[in-house]
Amino acid sequence: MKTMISRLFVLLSLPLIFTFSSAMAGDISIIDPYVRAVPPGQEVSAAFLQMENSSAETRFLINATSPVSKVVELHSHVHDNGMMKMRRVEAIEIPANGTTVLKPGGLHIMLIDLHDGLKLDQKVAITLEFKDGSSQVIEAPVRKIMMKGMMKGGMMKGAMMKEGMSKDGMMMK
Ligand SMILES: [Cu+2]
Repeated sequence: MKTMISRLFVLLSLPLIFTFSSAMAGDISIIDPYVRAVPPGQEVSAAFLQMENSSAETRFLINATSPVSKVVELHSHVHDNGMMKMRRVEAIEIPANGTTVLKPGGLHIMLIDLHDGLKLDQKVAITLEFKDGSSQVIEAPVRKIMMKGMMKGGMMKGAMMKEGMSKDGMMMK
C-alpha cells in the first residue's frame, strides 16, 4: 500500500516538475515591471514591463492573469484619426535575442475591473503565459506615472474627460 501511494505521488508530481522546469527555463527575463497607480474608484489600470528573450526563437506572450482584477487583457495603441485608441491583441511578440517594451502609450497589460483598487507601492502579482506553454509569475509595484500632456492639469483634463477619454489620454472602448 505504501509503495502504491508513493508511486502515485511520483506520477502526480511529474507534471508539476515539468511545469516548473519550463517556467524556469529562463529564456524570457522580465525587467522593471510596474503598474500604474490610479485614483480610488477608477476600475482600470495597466501594467508595463520589458521582456528580454535570450533564446534563438521568437516567443509570444499570449495571456496574463492577476488576482487584482477580474479581467486582464493584452493591449496595444493605434492611431486612429489623430486619436490614440487601445486595441486588444492576441499575442505580444518577443523577437529572438531581442527585447519587447511595454510602456505607457504603447503595448501594455490592461487590468480591467479592479477588485479593491491599487495602493501605491503595492506589489501586484501577474502571471504571464507564453505560447510555448511556459509561464512565470512576476511582482509589479504600483507606481505613479506622469503622462505627457497631463502636466498642465486643469483645463486639459476637463476637456479630455468630456470627450470620454481616460486619465492618461487614451480613448476607452
Ligand atoms: Cu489598454
